[in-house]
Amino acid sequence: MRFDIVSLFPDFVAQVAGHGVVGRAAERGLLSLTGWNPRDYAEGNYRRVDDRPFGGGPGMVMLIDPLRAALAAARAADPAPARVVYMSPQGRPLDQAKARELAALPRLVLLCGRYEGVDERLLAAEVDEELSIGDYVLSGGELAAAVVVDAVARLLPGALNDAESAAQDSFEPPAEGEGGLLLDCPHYTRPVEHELGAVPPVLLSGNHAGIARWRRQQALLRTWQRRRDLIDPATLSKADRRLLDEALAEAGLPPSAGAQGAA
Ligand code: 9WO
Repeated sequence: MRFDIVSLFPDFVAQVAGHGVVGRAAERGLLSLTGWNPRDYAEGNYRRVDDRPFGGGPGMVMLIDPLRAALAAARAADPAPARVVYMSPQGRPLDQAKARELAALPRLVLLCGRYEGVDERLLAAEVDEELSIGDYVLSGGELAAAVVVDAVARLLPGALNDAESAAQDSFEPPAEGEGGLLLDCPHYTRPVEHELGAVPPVLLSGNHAGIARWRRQQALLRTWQRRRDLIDPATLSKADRRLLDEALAEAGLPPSAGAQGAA
């Protein structure tokens, strides 16, 4: 998969996204990441990329033409059709289903704004979708773009090694079509006995079915307690419903039935 980053700081995205799983995937040739700096496409001695906002107010707005030229250069670098995504808090929230959708594309162009943002006409003409990574304001779209690259790259076939893939398999979407995910179960390593507590005995039992059941149950319980918005009890499998309700009963909590998305 080909990633192109249009940004005043394209190296920043490549640095952040170039470590660990993503860096290894790039070394394996599963993805490439190319930066395009609108400053390199700006005209004049000053190479301006921004100007004052019409209507007044603080800050600067990114000019249409340098961005458009950088985007055109990125598009022209490869004949495959490019999805162009603008990173902004006004975008649709990124989730695992969107990451999967993007991972199926041949290429992705991530447009990163700075200052107060980008001239709306450039966005209307060139951008296919706006994506947000959460309800907060950053100093620019670059960190958000690095998040998208990371979330998408690890879904590319061959990006994860066997151990990493196996870990992911146990957190398949909770139900058909929901596209959601369960929160992770707790993890423990040595020592078995520590001043801060003991490791849950089931993890030391060697009973692999029992361990898988406990982990699934913990994942369901944590998701129910911390992120109820990720679980619809009606769409859980019977087995998951039973696991969850058993855990809730053990914790002295009411069963999942009846609760309809309450906090
Ligand atoms: C800055 C600012 C300063 C004073 C008054 C209003 C202001 N708004 C902004 C602003 O929204 N700047 C953005 C910075 C312009 C577009 C790129 N920037 C950005 C992207 N910040 N946060 C994101 C982002 C992207 C994706 N998901 C979450 C946040």
